[in-house]
Amino acid sequence: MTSSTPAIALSIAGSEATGGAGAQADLKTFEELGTFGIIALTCIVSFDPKNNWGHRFVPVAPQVIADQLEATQTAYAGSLDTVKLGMMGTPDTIATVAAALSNQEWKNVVLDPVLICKGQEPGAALDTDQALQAQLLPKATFVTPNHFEAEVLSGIEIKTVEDLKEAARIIHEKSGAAVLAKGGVRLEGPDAVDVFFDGETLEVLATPKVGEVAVSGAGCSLAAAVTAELAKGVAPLEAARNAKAFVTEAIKHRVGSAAPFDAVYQGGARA
Ligand code: PXL
Repeated sequence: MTSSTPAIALSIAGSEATGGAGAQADLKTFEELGTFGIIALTCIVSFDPKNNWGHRFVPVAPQVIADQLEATQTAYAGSLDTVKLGMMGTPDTIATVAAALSNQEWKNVVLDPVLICKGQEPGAALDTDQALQAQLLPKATFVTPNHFEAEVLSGIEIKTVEDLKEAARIIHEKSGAAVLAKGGVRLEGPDAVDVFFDGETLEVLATPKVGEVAVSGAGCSLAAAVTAELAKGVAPLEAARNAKAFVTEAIKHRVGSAAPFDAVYQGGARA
């Protein structure tokens, strides 16, 4: 590899057709941050404008997911050591992805623990949550739960920054991973507060809220930005700080549409 060869960043994630979240957000973020982005698709989500913009969810067949990962892992054997895990959607997908991850060593496995998608049956979602916690959480080196996911993974209610710190500690204990627990707009106060904890360093990352409404793709882009930074060799805490600054600009430059939520613009930092 020459010094001008970009670091490779793989995302295993779902497509979200309006381009705000999911694989599209990951790929745009990877490229903005100077890495060579690759996607293996797990599912296709199409919002339904006739049904309150609910999620229509179609999983990719497990064999097709395995095929994509075989192609990628074989093509970049020796230079691919960083992966982001986004929306999985089904227990079968999780088992397939876990098996493919086991085929090689990884430096960085960033898990964005996307727990429920509105289009899924609650029963299926519970199975998916359990499979994710049993099969993917132990492989993670860095986890990025949002407020809801941090409550589920830690088992505690999160109302304050102190609660968020406690949740980050519990999730670190469970996973061994560095944790970036996101308060976002869910915690009261003028700042969007996230908590980083890696077992040694606990740091509160706070930036003034850009608004009080969540913007589509912020979570995906944050985890993708962490992934890109780690792929380039940046240390975890610095990766978290850089990712937050990147997403803050992406939220400031968000794109409106006929959908009831704006989408982040990953080119914001350049705009
Ligand atoms: O933001 C979570 C998310 C991740 N991945 C896909 C999605 C969504 C939310 O809509 O559709 C594919």
